[in-house]
Amino acid sequence: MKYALLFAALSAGCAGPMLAPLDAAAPDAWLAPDAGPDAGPDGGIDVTTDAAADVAPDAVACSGHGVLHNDHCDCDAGFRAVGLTCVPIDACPDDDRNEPNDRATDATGLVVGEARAGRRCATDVDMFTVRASAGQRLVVDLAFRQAEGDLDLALYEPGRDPRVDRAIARSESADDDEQVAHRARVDGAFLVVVTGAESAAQAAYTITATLQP
Ligand SMILES: [Ca+2]
Ligand SMILES: [Ca+2]
Repeated sequence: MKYALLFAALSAGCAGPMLAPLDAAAPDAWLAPDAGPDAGPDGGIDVTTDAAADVAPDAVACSGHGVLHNDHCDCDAGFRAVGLTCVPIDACPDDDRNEPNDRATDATGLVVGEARAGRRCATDVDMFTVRASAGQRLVVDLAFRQAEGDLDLALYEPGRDPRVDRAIARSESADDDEQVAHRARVDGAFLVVVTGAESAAQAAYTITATLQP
């Protein structure tokens, strides 16, 4: 009876002051310890995952064959950019029909009205000449498939140097084929230059020059 009363007294006396702080502290008391120990490992995993997610694209970007610059890759020689990767450029044998024709002095002569087959390889430039007389309208058509490679076309007046002079006509579309047209103001051999929209572009093509009165 004595102990029962003492227990009752202690329970009654301690319940208020002891439970109140526990109840009040319960949310923090229970969450804090759990959050603490768990937060470490979980937080570490999350941080590691987030960090990996941030690092992974950089680590695999450009496939180890180029340098990532914000939203594009500058790929090493022999590779071309596809999104944020660098893939090997397809083999492209020299075009024996027209090469070498990388310089104006080595340009391949075109016969007016005759289609000539060619192939532009990565980093290549293909130059052709076609003679026209003042007053004639010179038209050059470059036929190719954009899906194979994005080629562009430029035309220079006789005696011009494509390294320093401006073209008198350019065709730089983003779909199949290109065409330039110009009414000649002088007689002579006009220079036609086939390039890629980007250095890695390569594609087979047919080039045809025609003259109109
Ligand atoms: Ca060439
Ligand atoms: Ca083009």
